[in-house]
Amino acid sequence: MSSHIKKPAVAQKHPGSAAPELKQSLVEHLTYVVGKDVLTATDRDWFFTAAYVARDRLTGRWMETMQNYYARDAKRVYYFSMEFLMGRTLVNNLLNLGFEQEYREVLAELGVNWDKVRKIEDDAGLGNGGLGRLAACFLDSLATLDLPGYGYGIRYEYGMFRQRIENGRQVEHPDNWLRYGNPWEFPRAEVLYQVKFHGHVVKYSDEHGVERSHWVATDDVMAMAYDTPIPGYGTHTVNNMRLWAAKATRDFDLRYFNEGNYIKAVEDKNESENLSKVLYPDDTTAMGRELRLKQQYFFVCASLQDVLRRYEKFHDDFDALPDKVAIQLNDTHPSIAIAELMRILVDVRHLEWDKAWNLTTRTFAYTNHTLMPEALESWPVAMFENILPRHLQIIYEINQRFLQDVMHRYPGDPAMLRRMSLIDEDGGKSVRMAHLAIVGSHKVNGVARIHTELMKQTIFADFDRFYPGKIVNMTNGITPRRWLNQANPLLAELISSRIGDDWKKDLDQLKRLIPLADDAAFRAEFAAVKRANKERLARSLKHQLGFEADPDSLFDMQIKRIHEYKRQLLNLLHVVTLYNRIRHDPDADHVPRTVIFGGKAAPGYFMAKLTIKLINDVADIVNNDPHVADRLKVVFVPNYDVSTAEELIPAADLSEQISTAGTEASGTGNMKLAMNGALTIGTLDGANIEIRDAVGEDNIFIFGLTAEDVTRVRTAGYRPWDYCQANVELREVLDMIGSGYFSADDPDRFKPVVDTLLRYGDYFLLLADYASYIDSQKQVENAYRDQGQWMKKAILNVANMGRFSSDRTVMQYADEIWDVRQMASPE
Ligand code: GL9
Repeated sequence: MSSHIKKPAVAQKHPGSAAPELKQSLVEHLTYVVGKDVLTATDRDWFFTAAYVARDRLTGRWMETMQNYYARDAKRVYYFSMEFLMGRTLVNNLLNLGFEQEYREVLAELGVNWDKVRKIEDDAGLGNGGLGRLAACFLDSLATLDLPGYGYGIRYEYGMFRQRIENGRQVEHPDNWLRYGNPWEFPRAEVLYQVKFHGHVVKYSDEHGVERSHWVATDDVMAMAYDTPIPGYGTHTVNNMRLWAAKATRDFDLRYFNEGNYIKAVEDKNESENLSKVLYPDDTTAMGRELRLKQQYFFVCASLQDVLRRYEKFHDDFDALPDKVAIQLNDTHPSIAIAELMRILVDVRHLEWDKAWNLTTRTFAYTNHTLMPEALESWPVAMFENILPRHLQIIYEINQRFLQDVMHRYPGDPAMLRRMSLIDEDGGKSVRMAHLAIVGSHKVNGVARIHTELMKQTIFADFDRFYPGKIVNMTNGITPRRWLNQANPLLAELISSRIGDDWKKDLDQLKRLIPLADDAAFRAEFAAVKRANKERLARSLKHQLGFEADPDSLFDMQIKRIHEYKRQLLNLLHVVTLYNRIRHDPDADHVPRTVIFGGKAAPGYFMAKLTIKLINDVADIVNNDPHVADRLKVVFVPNYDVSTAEELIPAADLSEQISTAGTEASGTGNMKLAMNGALTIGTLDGANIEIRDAVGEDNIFIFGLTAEDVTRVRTAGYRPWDYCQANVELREVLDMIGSGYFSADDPDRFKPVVDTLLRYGDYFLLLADYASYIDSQKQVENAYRDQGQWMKKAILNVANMGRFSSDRTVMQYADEIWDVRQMASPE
């Protein structure tokens, strides 16, 4: 770092944390906490040592932050989420504390390899993808903005499965992330709540003759808290994430122990502790499984008890609940909280229904993350009644009152009642959790402008008319601390060398790079950073996979969950098209490309898994074809997770955001890649539209049908065959895939792939977008040939990414939904 760069504010304020003190602290922790000496310590020992020392430096601030909220009876926001995709914590916490540099230096003096040590840490992979990572970015922003925000979720013993590729196919392995212990969490054996399931409801008259309900004869599980401190960047605020683990109740065993059946008793204990055992690896498709509903109620029930306990320290009635508590429901997953709060207020605290309902709706807000019908959770009434009998009654009551209001507003419209009901009466009856979430919240938000508009026009149109102004937009964002400062230290340094480092807390500062896009010296430095990141990735791919990537080639990345709507297959159609162009005209001047894929498929998703196999089979042929001579290469990077993303994203030239318009609610990988200087090739979908608006049409490659076009084409009757007939290159590509060019060992392997396109209607319109996509890729190539102009575009992407900071998003939630205020803790 050159001398004119400001050090992070925190580091300056702590001249006391000088290196000798740190060294002593590390050696002491190594000795007394880990039980090793410098001679015998392994990399893992050093990781735990470094983590414990960092944690010590957090805990004082953490307690001060909590005391400050308490002393001021602050309004808190509680982010209820089934998923928190945190990734690794060590470097993040050191950077947020302002200690990272110091650690590197001191550990180097102790002869420790920092890069190896930091990579020992297992990712906390407690999420599937975008939705879970968004929750993690929000926690970072809440703390950085000094907002009183708490994360509440589940401490899964097994997070997102680890993906291995065997014979080109995905194989799932358990993610035993807690095996060596988790140095960041504090188990709170005393913070224990009872969670009830099953049983039945008894009605009785209270002393005033009011009919009341009692939920009895339940099977109980205990929820035990584990707390993780969440430090903000460059502030003393350290917030809390509280995750719940299931524990058997202490009296679980009485029945069987008394009968002398020890084994049965212990089996039951296992069964109840299974509740928090494993994360469901399904993104976007709702699985109507009993254990999932139980997980949802389990964490919601414990969290609400905890929230109310905190509230009641200061208040002896519930009148002020919405002034002190805001609860954000991350998708419908925790929306049973609405019925649970009603149950507590009405059944347990004996509030009148109307009063309880008023408090409840003013407390909750709900974020919708997808329009896909198969993602909308709906639970069979019979299952629901078995697991949560009283909640079903409450939902019926909410529904009856709600439908009465609807009827008064729209008399004589039974179809409207049927559409808006919380109960789906078609087929087997089921509970529509999204409808419960909308009716029980004061605000409902989408996650990008187009997504919110489509919500209002399509799936929730009736609700938008009924509750004007309730549905609002909160475009997603990402934390620049992890996704730029931490993941891309070279670029972060370059930026800071020119504009200082205020951008880390105020990402709009990046605008000051705009004039530098025309500065040849800056462009050269920017290009050198990208080059270094590509070399770093190339080394890693060589080391991990034996794959040779040429850092001079265009690094073209599609990294995200494997899903038909995201259209990895369209990308492959382009890859095979390029392959054919090289074969047919080997002497032409082809721009060398390395096409990089990464992503997990839901274990039961046949098409997604077949797509992974196809990527690997295409890679095998293309990479080994001497005619190609390395001008085109394809690689599938296994086990795409937060840490892999941090390694891949800084090295990308091209960001593939090619979902069928109208299907990707927002996307957040699109933001991460653009923030790291990759140009986007994408459809007008999700946040791509807002990225285009921010960076300008000249600095992005937009192709394909718009969401409106998609609706039009589908209603007019889409005929994929016509597109195939009209395009020779497309026909050749489909023939090759369908006839076994890439699978000579099993020529029919990829027939289902071609069949979805040609026989089963190509629902995601790949063939309709093919020509436009190929064309756009040609423009990418031409642009890439002029490296000066390319770097200019890349710099302008970085410079215009300010609005995609999750700080902006979270401030918007704070102002427009939560009404919580920034509250720095005293230093
Ligand atoms: C998602 C949407 O599909 C994304 O477009 C969006 O960016 C994120 C965050 O709002 O939410 N909804 C969803 O269910 N997933 C998303 O990524 N899926 C996963 O998290 C795997």
